[in-house]
Amino acid sequence: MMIESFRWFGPDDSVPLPWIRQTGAEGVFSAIHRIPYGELWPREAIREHKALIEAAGLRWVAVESVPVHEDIKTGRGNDLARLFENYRQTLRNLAAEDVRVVIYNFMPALDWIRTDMRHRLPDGSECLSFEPFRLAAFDIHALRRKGAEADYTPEQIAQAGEWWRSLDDAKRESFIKDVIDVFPGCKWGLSLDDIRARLARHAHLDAAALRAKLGRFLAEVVPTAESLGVRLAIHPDDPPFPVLGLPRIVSDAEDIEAVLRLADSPANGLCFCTGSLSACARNDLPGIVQRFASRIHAVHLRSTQRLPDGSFYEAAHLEGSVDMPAVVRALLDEQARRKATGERDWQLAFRPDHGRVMLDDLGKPSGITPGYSCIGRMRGLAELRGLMRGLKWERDKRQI
Ligand code: DNO
Repeated sequence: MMIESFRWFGPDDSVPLPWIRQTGAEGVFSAIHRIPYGELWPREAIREHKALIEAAGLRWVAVESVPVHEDIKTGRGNDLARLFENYRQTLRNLAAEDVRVVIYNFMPALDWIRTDMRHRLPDGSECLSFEPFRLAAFDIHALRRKGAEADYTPEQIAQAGEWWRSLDDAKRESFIKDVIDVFPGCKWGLSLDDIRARLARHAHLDAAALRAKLGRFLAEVVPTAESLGVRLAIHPDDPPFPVLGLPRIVSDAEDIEAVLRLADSPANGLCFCTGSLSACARNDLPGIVQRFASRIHAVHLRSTQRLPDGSFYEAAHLEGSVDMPAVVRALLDEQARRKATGERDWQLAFRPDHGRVMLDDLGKPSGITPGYSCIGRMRGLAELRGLMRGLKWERDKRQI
């Protein structure tokens, strides 16, 4: 079995550790969100965070995330040497506390993006969704990005205009907040001008240039990670296609191949996120597991339902566009290989990434980050657990 885990945003999370324990999870993916991006994580703070997790009978199985500062992504600023050293020292401090899987992403300017945080499904539950026409409305009418129209079809532009005009000021305001304020574990209260400034800082970068910045980052931190036995795991772009004119470099198998080649070390690995990768139709998820198996260091399991117009919504964990049994089987195969070759940390940790808002969670404030309702994620975990048990049972039987 893989290590069943849940995300925990820290002491302010509306889903406290004792509840996580009751879901049956053994581990948490967690970060110290109060430390600003780019600053050092002191060993004492790490020790305290870990102690809270362990006092609840859980294990800190992955750091999600040690964020990469924007200046590293743009390659600008006078402080790069300090930022790289802070990252290395944070890895040393984590390793000293025996926390050795570190997730990060290299999405420029923003983290993940959705255009509706309360997409209502026929059964009455709610999930997150992404619709290109809504992004067009944000891009063209709210952000008023120069040249934005070129990124959308005439139909999307027309639909965006019509929809935008139908919203009153309060609705526009809350839609804008939903799109831009998605940084996990913190509410930055960013304004449209902040986003414009962030985009401007990236204006000189295309995908090749961004990949070069990632190469520089990896060259700075991977040797340290490798010497500590720390495994870095890059999170794919979410969604896995360009948005707001920003380049994307971790969206499909070719991208992943290029990232892993930037530093040929086991420390340079992947957070395999089926939710992010599945929003791109050309991604063969079980194939990606097989191709990059030994470099997968952390796993997010969820599904999306892609629709013909380029939209997608977050489907239940075993439904939608992801062939979850095939994905899980491929991951279990990789675990079995690791175990057989005597690897110490052969077990992969996964978390049910996002969940629906359902039952008693409906109508509650969405907490720190939308997508992280308790009951919906617990449903996902339970379904995935059943799938894994079934596959394991079948596998054990075959070996008899
Ligand atoms: C969204 C999450 C992401 C992820 C970061 C990793 O729900 O999967 O915010 O944690 O991108 O750095």
